[in-house]
Amino acid sequence: MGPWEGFSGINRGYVLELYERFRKDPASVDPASREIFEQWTPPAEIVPRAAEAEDVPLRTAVNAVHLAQSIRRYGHLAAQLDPLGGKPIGDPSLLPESHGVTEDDLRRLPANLITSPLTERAGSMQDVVDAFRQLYCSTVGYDLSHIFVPDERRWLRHAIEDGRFRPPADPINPVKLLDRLTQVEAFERFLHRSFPGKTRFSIEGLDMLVPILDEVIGEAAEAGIGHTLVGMAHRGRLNVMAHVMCKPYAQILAEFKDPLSSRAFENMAWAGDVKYHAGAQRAIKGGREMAMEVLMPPNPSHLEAVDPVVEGMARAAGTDASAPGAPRFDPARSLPILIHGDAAFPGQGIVAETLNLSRLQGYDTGGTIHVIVNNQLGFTADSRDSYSTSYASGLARGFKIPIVHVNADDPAACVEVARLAFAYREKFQRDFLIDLIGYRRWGHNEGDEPGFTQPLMYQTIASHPTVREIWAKTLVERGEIAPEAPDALSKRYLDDLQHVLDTLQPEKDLVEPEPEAPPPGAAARAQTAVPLIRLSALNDALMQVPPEFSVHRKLERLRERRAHALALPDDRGVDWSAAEDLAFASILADGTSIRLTGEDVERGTFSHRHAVLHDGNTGAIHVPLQALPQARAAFEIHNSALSENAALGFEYGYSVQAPATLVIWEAQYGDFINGAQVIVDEFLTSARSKWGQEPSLVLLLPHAHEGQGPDHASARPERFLQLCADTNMRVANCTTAAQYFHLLRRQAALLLTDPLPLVVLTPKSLLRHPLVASTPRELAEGRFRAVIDDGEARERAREIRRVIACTGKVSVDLAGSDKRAAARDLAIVRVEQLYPVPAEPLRAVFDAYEAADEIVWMQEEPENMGAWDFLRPHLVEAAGGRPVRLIARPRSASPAEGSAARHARQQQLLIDAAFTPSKSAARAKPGSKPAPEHVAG
Ligand SMILES: Cc1ncc(C[n+]2csc(CCOP(=O)(O)OP(=O)(O)O)c2C)c(N)n1
Repeated sequence: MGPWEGFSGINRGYVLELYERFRKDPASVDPASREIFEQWTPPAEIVPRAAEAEDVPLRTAVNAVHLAQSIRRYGHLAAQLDPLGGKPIGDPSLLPESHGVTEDDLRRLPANLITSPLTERAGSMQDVVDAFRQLYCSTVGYDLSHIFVPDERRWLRHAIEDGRFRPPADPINPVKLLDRLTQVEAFERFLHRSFPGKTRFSIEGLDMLVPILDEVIGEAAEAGIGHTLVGMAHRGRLNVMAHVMCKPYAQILAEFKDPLSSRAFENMAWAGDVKYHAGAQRAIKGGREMAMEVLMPPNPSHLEAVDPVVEGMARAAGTDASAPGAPRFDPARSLPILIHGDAAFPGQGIVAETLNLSRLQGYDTGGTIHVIVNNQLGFTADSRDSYSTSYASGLARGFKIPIVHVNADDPAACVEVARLAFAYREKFQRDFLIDLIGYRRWGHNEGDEPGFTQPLMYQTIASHPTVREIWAKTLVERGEIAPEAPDALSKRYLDDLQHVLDTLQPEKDLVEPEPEAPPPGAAARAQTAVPLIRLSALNDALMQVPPEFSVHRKLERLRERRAHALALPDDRGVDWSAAEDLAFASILADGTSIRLTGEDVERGTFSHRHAVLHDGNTGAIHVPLQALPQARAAFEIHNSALSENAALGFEYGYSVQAPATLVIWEAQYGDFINGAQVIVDEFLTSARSKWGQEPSLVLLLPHAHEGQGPDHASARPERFLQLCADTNMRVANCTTAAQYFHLLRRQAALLLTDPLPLVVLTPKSLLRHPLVASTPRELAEGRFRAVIDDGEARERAREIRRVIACTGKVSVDLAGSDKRAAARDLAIVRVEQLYPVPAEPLRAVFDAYEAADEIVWMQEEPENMGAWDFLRPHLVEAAGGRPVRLIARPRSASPAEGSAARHARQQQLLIDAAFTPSKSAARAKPGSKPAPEHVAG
């Protein structure tokens, strides 16, 4: 094989260039090349032709190759992508003169200088360049120069150039396409006419989105994919709902009528949401005799927030977690499709976070098909104000995602691009992005006047034909339909819609999800104790490692201790991480799969979990929970990317799609949960009341004031508590290993009967605190207790004058204080579950201390944070007329002090206040900011 045969395209150009240099001056090339060229007879079709035509030197051939390659690479810059006629920016590299060639030269050069299916039909390089221009500078812009993987690059180029997705190779039914576009347009026109000014976020200007989705979803069904998950924002959503998700027109029109259903009175926990946030579901008969489920989950206004949720759902839909070990993810089982706005895609950080998850082992969904519905505007903002990249899709380049821009007024091109997208995803299981460039026929919503801000654009739009009109005209001109057919079709669809409206019974046709009320008392009845004998067997199994596996020396010592943790039923041998490990093991043994993710969860932020062991000699890993002989379901654990918003959104989606799996997300520190506030507010806490979704995701949020500064102190419990209503979640702050064990097991037991998100404030320094460790018997007996009374104080209840109620670490601080023993008139009551508020147990405990004339709520958080504001009315109620006082850090703009010394002093003030009876409790030394004392009730 010579230096020619092994190369193609630009590389052949390089060989020619090198050979030309060699011919002129053999010394000008490197010795290795010289040696090859000395023995090489260049193929007849190249050099001889060029050499025969002495006036076309090899340099010119090289330049011609460069020109053709430039068109492949930069042709998109000259493509006519804007339906409104905006001029492409072009690029000098697309012109022959920039490469020092003329059309005359091109005509004399052979086509096979370039390797392409197109050259088979081309007589010369001029034909190649013409064909490339037609392909790469048309209404489709192939933006692929960032695809580095040779296989992918080659496949894409071939698929584009061999025309396999275009007629005649892959026919498009033109009349069917017109029919679809007519349906899409008629729906919008009808709503415009019937509900003038009502917001619907019309699809008009980007109508081709529906046929694109038809194509992708149709291909997915054919391919036997089980689930397609569609995430989409407001624009065009109603149209997609009606035509892609097949939501009945009657239901949509009933939502426009907005009747007050009787349920609105019956079920006050049902708040509902606006019509363009609703979700939908549909089954399609697919290939391989399987039905494919198409799901469009509901989403909030917060643009792009649904992206990771859809990805998590797709991951869950493609995962089989029914067998022990690691779960098996099969990308052929699910397909995520994300529809983005052209301002939102580059602007919202969650998009980048989500894209960054796409190729990670624990998050891969086998490739997402993205569509930017690009109307060249974001509300009133022009593109130049919305992104710094050349295209709205620029962000995707860094993730090596193929990007194809397509003019939304060219229906055939759009269909072809949709086919390419699906085929690429099928082949490589990677993301693909379609940048569908159109326009917005109306204002941001239908009540807006777009002429205020884009007067010229909207003058063009006013006289711009719709894509249906354009396609209809094409078909009439081609003689494929009669001239009167398009109008007749429109009229038919409009009449159909009118009939639905005329016969509408809004109250009956309005369909709202009916979330089942949880069975009363289910949580209290859950059996969570595990007999000692089973616990010991699980513990023994967890301590096994494969033969020859070398565990780190320090870990080995810890594990040896852990191996004996259950030896004595009444010894406090079970610390927090052992309790967690045993809870997980027993949950797996019960047949419930577990997925645990978060930053550094495998080891644990505080080096406490070590769920993944690393062999010190070979680097091999061992996951004891995946090797557990008793397990009857899969366990997976993944360190997440450094993300909160997308990482949490992903787990939310996973939890919704896999309700039988215990899905847990752990924050590095609870403080960072505010980076995921959108997911917390919009999905986790309100999805049930807005959309009837029933997530049961668990959040582990390390929380405690330990002198590590304002950003390693607080999981912001006040924020969660403020969001608590309608029994929408459980919030716990437990103080013993056994409590945590029972809490996790209770959550697993309730997954299918009483699903609710669970927020757990978890310890940091307390992870290894002896007062937090539990006895094996405490795991083997009993259950989670929402309130823990003070056992010792209870024995002398009549002597108790003050009851301090508190939650979390401060209760351990009090219990461990050297003043505790002397404070014989004090009871310390732990509130372990903050929501649902354990009102009854709290009242019962307070009542038991009849002689106490003072009830105190003590918290380590500043007065304006923590549980105080939320619990106060409940405490007052439970106190039965006795005053309720507060001991807390002073009100503060920041959760905690910035220095360990200031923390220690403030903490001491709190503890001192707790042991100092009555009002004087809070009086601090002059000059210091006192711990406040408040009386409520
Ligand atoms: C996170 C977020 N910020 C702001 C808004 C308000 N908003 C609604 S639509 C919109 C413009 C979106 O533009 P684009 O992404 O191009 O989508 P389009 O509406 O043009 O289809 C804005 C700013 C929002 N919904 N979500």
